[in-house]
Formats: sequence, structure tokens, C-alpha cells
Amino acid sequence: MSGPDPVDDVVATIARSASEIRQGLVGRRGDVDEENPSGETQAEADVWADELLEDRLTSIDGVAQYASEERSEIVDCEGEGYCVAVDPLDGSSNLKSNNTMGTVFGIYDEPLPAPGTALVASGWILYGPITTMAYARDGSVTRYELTGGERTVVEENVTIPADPLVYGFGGRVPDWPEEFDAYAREVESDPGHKLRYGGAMIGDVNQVLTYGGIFAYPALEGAPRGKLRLQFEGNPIAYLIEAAGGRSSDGSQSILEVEPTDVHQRVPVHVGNTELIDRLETVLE
Ligand code: P6P
Repeated sequence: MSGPDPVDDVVATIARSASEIRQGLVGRRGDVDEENPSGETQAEADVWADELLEDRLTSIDGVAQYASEERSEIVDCEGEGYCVAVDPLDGSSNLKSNNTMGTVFGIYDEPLPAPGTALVASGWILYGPITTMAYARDGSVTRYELTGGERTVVEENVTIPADPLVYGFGGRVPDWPEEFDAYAREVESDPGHKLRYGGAMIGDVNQVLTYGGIFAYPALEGAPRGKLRLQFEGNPIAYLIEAAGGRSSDGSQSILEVEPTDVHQRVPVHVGNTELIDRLETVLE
């Protein structure tokens, strides 16, 4: 009889916390006078959700480290175990306009910063009209609906639809390198594609998982590593989209292969249908 599985405990804790986080957003939409390690203004909710998740996840036997987009230092726990990286509220800037946002998590079996190949599970909570979770482990993706601390499986073995439908590209068009600009025009010119960009990566990526397509926050002129963070955003979404039969790329390779150098390092992010990512890499070569 094997003992408790810390990975299950981490995911269950995050899922159980989702309804409390959702309710806790009310009244915490203002900014605090602090910046996160990436130099972005923090909402009160960012700090609060990070503290809530840190408290709960570091209490789990089998969690050795906790790292968050909202805090500079990695929290080392007693003993051996998995290393959990979270973006407590991805897209918190959407709070002011009451648009979609989410909680992103990656569970690594190596100390952070770790390569995406060290992920054993990843997923995201989406605070949309319904609170949902997409979760990848052992090469398959499961979708849940979350209510009051309970989670209900709504779909197993989720795969990205074969025919891409949506695209969403971050950054300012004048800041796109010309190769990416040419690629973006190619995607946009396809009459079978439609623009979907909501300003929260996880809402946009969830649309790609649901409808097929591509989400990208590319390298920019003046920001060659783009905006999104490898440990908390790039790796977890790449792991899930690849488990769902899609691809990820930093422009030349799977995001999961990107060498980690710093817990807050940024990475150009492109995820979606394989043929779209393959084409992107050809254009960027
Ligand atoms: P921009 C949210 O702040 C975030 O980190 C991602 O969730 C999102 O994709 C991106 O930034 C949006 O950036 O430059 O469009 O505001």
C-alpha cells in the first residue's frame, strides 16, 4: 500500500482553495505600493493569494520548495520532496475590469529553478463564469469544475482540437521582430482563424486548449526574452498543452527544454497546435 501522494495533495489543496481565492478577490482589487520581482505593480489580491497558497502548500508533507511570481525568494521547507511553482493570480491586472484570470501551478521533481522536463504535473484554475481547472499528469489532461471546495471531472484525456480556430498575440505590434510580424499576418490572414486576446495568459491559453489555435507572447524588440516567466507560466502551460497533443516553443525548441538560470527568468512563449508552432519555428529560423 503506497503512502499519500504529495502531488495529489498539492493539486487537491490548490483546487480546494480556488473558491476561497475567488471570493477573496472582492475588496482586494486595489494596487499595493509594491512591485513583484518582475517589476510589475502588485494588486492586494496578488499578495493575499500568494500568502494563502504559501501557507497551505508548504504545510504539505513532501513539498520541499515553494516559489511564486510574487515573491523574490524561494521558500525552502523541511525535508525532501517536490518543488511547487505558482503564479497565484495570473492576469490580476484584469481585476479592475472584472475579466478572466487564473492560478497557474507547476510541480517539479528537482530544486527550482528547474527545467520543464522536471515537471511531474501542472495545471491552472480559471476564474471565469465558472471556476474550472485543467490538470496534466502522466501525459494526459483532465478538466474539472470547482464549486465550494469540491471538484467534478467534466472531461478526461482532453486533446487540443485538430483544426485551429483562435489566435492571441501579446506585446505591441511595433515591438514585434519582423519575422514574428510576418508570421502573425500569416495566421491572421487565414479566414478560419479569429482573434481572441483577453490580457490574461491563462484565459487565452485555455481558449487555445478548448478551440485549437495559438497563443504567443513573443520575444520583442528591446525585450528578447519576452514578458512571461519560465518557472511559473511558460513551463506549466507548455507541459499541459504538450500533454494535450499540442506543441510549445520559445522560438526554436520546446519551452520544456529551456535551460533554467533564474527563478524569475522570462521566456518567449508560443503554445498551440503542432502545425502552427512548427510553422512559427520555420519562419523564425
Ligand atoms: P500585456 C498578465 O499581466 C500577464 O502576465 C499575462 O497573463 C498576460 O498574457 C500578459 O501579462 C499581458 O501582457 O502586455 O498584453 O498587458
